[in-house]
Amino acid sequence: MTSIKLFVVLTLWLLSCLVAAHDMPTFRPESHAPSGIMGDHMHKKGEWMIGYRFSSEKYEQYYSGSKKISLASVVNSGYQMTASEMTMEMHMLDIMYAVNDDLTLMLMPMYMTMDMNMTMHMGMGMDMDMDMDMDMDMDMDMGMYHSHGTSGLGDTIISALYRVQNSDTNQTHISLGLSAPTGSVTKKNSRGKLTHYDMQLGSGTWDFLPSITHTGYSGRLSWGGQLQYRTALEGRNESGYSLGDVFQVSAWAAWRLRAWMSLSSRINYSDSSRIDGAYPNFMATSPSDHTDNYGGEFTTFGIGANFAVQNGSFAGIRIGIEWEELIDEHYNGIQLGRSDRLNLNISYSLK
Ligand SMILES: [Cu+2]
Repeated sequence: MTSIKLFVVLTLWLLSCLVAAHDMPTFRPESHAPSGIMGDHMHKKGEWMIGYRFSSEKYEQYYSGSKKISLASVVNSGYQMTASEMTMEMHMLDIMYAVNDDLTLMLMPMYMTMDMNMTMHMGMGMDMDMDMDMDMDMDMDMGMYHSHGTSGLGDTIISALYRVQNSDTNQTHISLGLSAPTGSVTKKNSRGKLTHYDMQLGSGTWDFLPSITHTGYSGRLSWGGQLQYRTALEGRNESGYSLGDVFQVSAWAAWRLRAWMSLSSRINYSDSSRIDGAYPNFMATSPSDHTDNYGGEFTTFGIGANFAVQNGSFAGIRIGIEWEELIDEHYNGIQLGRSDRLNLNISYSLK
């Protein structure tokens, strides 16, 4: 990833021109976690925060388990259609309000955009009925490529963050969240059939999202950890399935380089299950149409920077940016693997 290399070079350059230590700013950039972490901090009584989050993920290489596989071997496994690329973007509002110093409420509505480029493979292993069905309905000039996408409102997360431990330099809070199924799970493709599960905009079920977060700091160094779980509270959504449970753990460290800037690194491990159930009477033509081809175990490494504008007319604004790359992956079944992820956020707090 050239962007990662560029970032490392920039980081080293900034380190090399590091000047004498400043006094500790009261508005510390690293008092928020790296950009990809949500629900990491609390607010003081009566404080509001309004923020915007963006994340972008790209998927471009097929895997079977932990191994990269070619399109030909995906076709040989019985799929007539493969994806060459998928992008997924998420825009999220991040609204927080502190009822008191120990309880902060959070509301996060989101908007999703998913795009996929697909290739249809004619010839061997191709079912004749299928062939005719697709020829009729798809716009295939050379008979091969097409792209499709979905976009719209995603699910809405509401959570309560409750502080359970607090001292001068470290604190722990738990978060109990609910995800409301405001995102559609009935999106269809141009043939009028339900689109791939991963292109639906929401989970379709009420989900429970508990987490526990610990953060601490000493001088210019800060650190944190978060354990998170997501599980569906309903057996099936209106399209006949529910997403598998997700367990995630993140650990990070950040260094305050300047009063207004900190750099971070983070490691994240996640374990997610296959999809339960399936679309009724549905014929899978590509790997992402099969509920067994979802979930897995992944480890990512992220590098990021947080900015906290100290003075001027933008004082009080926080900006976070983070790149995440997979360093270890094990996919359930056959899946188009994720290559990287970009997290961005901007926020402002007011009393
Ligand atoms: Cu906040």
